[in-house]
Amino acid sequence: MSVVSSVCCYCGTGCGVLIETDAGKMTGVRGDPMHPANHGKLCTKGTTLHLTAQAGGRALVPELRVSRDEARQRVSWDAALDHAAERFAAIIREHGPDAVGIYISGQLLTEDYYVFNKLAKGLIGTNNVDTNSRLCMSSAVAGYKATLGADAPPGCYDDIDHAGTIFIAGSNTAYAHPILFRRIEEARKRNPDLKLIVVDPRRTDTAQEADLHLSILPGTDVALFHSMLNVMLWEELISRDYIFAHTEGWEKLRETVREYTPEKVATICGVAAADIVQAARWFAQGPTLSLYCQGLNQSSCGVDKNAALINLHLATGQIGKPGAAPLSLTGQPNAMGGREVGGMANLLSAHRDLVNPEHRAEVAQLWGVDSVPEKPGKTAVEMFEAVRRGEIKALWIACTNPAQSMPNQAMIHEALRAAEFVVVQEAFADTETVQFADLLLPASTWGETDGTMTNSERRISRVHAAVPPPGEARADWAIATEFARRLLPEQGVRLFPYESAEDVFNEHRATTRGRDLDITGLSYALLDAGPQQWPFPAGAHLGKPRLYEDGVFPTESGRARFYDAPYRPVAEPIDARYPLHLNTGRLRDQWHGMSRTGLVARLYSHVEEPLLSMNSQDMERRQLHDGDLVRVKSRRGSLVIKVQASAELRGGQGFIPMHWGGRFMAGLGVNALTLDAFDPVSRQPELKHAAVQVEKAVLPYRRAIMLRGDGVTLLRLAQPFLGRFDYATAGLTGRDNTVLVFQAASVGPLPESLVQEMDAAFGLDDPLLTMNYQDARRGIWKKVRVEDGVITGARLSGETVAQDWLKDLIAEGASAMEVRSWLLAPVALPPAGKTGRGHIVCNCLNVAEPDIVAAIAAGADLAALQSNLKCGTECGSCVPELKRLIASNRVAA
Ligand SMILES: Nc1nc2c(c(=O)[nH]1)N[C@H]1C(S)=C(S)[C@@H](COP(=O)(O)OP(=O)(O)OC[C@H]3O[C@@H](n4cnc5c(=O)[nH]c(N)nc54)[C@H](O)[C@@H]3O)O[C@H]1N2
Ligand SMILES: Nc1nc2c(c(=O)[nH]1)N[C@H]1C(S)=C(S)[C@@H](COP(=O)(O)OP(=O)(O)OC[C@H]3O[C@@H](n4cnc5c(=O)[nH]c(N)nc54)[C@H](O)[C@@H]3O)O[C@H]1N2
Ligand code: SF4
Ligand SMILES: [Mo]
Repeated sequence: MSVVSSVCCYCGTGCGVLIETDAGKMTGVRGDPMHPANHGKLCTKGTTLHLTAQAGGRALVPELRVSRDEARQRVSWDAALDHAAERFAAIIREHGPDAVGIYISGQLLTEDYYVFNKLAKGLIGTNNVDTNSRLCMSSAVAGYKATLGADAPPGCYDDIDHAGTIFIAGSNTAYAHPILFRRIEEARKRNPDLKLIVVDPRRTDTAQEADLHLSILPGTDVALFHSMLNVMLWEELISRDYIFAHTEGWEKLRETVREYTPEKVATICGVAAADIVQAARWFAQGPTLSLYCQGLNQSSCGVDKNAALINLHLATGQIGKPGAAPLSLTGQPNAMGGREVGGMANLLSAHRDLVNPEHRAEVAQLWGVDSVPEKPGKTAVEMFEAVRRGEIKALWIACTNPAQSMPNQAMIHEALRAAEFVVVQEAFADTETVQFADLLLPASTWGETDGTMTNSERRISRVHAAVPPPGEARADWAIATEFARRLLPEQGVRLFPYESAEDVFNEHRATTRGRDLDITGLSYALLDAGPQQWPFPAGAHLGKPRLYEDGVFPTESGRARFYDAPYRPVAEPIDARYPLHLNTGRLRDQWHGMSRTGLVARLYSHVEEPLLSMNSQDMERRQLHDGDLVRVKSRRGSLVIKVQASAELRGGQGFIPMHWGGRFMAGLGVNALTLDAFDPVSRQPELKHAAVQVEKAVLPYRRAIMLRGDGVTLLRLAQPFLGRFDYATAGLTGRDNTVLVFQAASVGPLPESLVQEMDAAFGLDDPLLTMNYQDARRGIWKKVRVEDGVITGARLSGETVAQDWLKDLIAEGASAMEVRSWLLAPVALPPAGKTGRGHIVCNCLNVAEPDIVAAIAAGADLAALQSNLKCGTECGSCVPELKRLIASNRVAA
């Protein structure tokens, strides 16, 4: 057995992990007690990393199809890369370098990112290289540059312990950065005076913890921030000394914010004027640490939102000192690394700008090329639009799943179909985007790769391989390097001489010399001893926890700039036809398109299936009940989904998680609905706001299939059937055993041929293994599969209410005797008193909500829940939810 240190591959918190291996297999994952981001803790996703690594489902060999009507066939790496090089070379020869595009990811390691960026800008001669960070952090980047002069988050996680006020805006930290949220909870325990303000339209678990929750109307942040500044002015809470000594542009902004009185803004934002005043006072009192994420970034005025929040820090001098900073939380584990190497259509290495001719010349010289192209490249949405129009003919996609995660999926799917040649470099074989691949290149992934990543607080950590990659999978940087050498052999070999990730790192390091993120003092050897924050120039012994302590900023004048922008409403306001405001975002235990988390049954137990959450009054008005199927429509597409009442939402709003795409449900997932309007500066799309209508979907013919087996195999069985129903979802459940849950509904009865096809596919057609009860007149059909006396599968048609109870029995490996009398009775409902276990709140210790609620009803508080049921005692991710359950059930009592 051995232990290898690395970093979690999920969120930007960047927790250190210790990977335990035995005979070349991962057997366990623990938090690294020495890592300063998490001090040994991990959240539910981190603690189950080894389970996702064991789940399978990987892309193992290169696969190529020569024509679109064929299936891909296995090819050798040589043949795959030669083919790719030939196709790219031919297209570039005929149509120029801008006829190709590269779309990469904030989940690549810094070294991978560096090579791809150089491949596009240094070798091919196009700036058409953009990344999913465009959907994620580009408003934050632009916000920092517009105000502070550089893309550098000025604070650090330790600021949580020094803050007097923590201001969280547009971040559901409890779900999306759980270990940081644990630190906030601890800081509040130590310092009861610490104020927590949360700005979010939804009453999330993060918001529930707040002293003040500003449940603003969607997209109105700029008005709120301006109004807080208005209050600060009026009450003389600003820091004139700081403004005078270290900033510029104040007069203009002051004029603008005069208009934003709390009374007026209270109406715009839908919150009480007194709450705006309170927020302004606590903010000004400080020291104030702001934490913010997609509620600000994913907006058609995302840069304005970021900059308007930074205005508040500058106006009160809440920056550059312990506990005071605007700290934008990065979503992906290496969103920061991508920015460092300039891996976007408008950036260049080491925080250089493409529009700056000197920067272009510097980079050309560093790379040893004549020039770097001047014409800005296409950003994510624009890149896919160009593919659809036929302007970009070949697309290389690595480590991202745009056929699920981009807005306006109809357009994205059209583009992928229109492209002449699509290369997908992926670790997992079944993603929505892989289905469009002409060439699939299997990539190694977390636990198998070597390199570095940078977290939200500018801390660079080493990523180490613990096990060899499966099949023929290769490291991302190595694939890009091999391709470069074949595309233009002479130059390719000269410009891409790398033999290891370390070679790439060392070249990247050299490009940072003299830049704000100078890391010339770092090496792999040094990082192996422990992660370090940048800047870390040659000769340094420690990185810098905080920037701008001296009030000098990397702008021409050395002063930070106030940013003056009026409030603008969302791009697609609601109206009579589309009267509901659709918000989208994350769940605690799923990661994006579920290529990894969706393979582990345990990670569905917190939320089992895709749901539209709505306020109960909005549901009543539409005569909807929990579990009803609804059709959600926007101007771009529609989706059939179950609806559920949620106290988190105000009237007029709905929320659908971003995770389920066309591979896990019928349709194209939530992004069938979202719009691709984007911020004019950052070009980040407005994924958080779309106008939709919701109506009951009349699909009376329901069915549910449950089957025990291997998760990946089961999901592959279900996938081809999803699209044959108006409504369908596929998911997993169970702990020791994995059970597929396939649910579907349609307008009319299923054709007999489809019934038979599905029964055959799911192994429910063997008369020796199945027990049946059919009542044709009432349209009820129950079928149970039994092996060695144990129920291993079931199908319900007509009435499916028994599915929750049955799936738990199958997962437990219950005996067929338990269902015998139910099966043979003419009722479809489960036996009296038999229900499913319900939603699992504590995933680590497998504690279900009904048990927790019962304990609360018997008088338990948090401590009692923790000592009796043990929930919330392992990773702590469910503690906010436990608190919420206690609060709501006390109120109910
Ligand atoms: N469990 C889990 N964690 C993750 C991820 C994951 O997939 N799963 N992904 C990672 C990534 S890449 C990212 S980018 C981060 C995202 O992390 P977050 O941004 O924290 O997560 P989201 O759920 O996308 O959105 C945050 C909140 O913004 C709110 N919001 C919507 N509109 C507005 C608005 O107009 N104003 C304000 N103030 N708030 C608004 C939403 O209601 C939501 O609660 O999470 C990272 N962590
Ligand atoms: N509606 C809505 N849509 C959203 C958002 C939202 O809030 N709402 N959020 C947006 C945001 S912030 C983000 S960051 C994006 C995320 O969107 P995506 O980038 O599409 O998300 P993932 O599913 O994480 O895609 C990463 C892919 O890389 C693969 N992979 C994993 N490891 C490796 C590796 O080492 N190498 C390679 N080559 N592949 C690997 C995974 O299997 C997975 O398919 O979604 C965006 N889309
Ligand atoms: S908070 Fe959870 S998902 Fe994020 S890095 Fe830490 S363990 Fe991974
Ligand atoms: Mo993200």
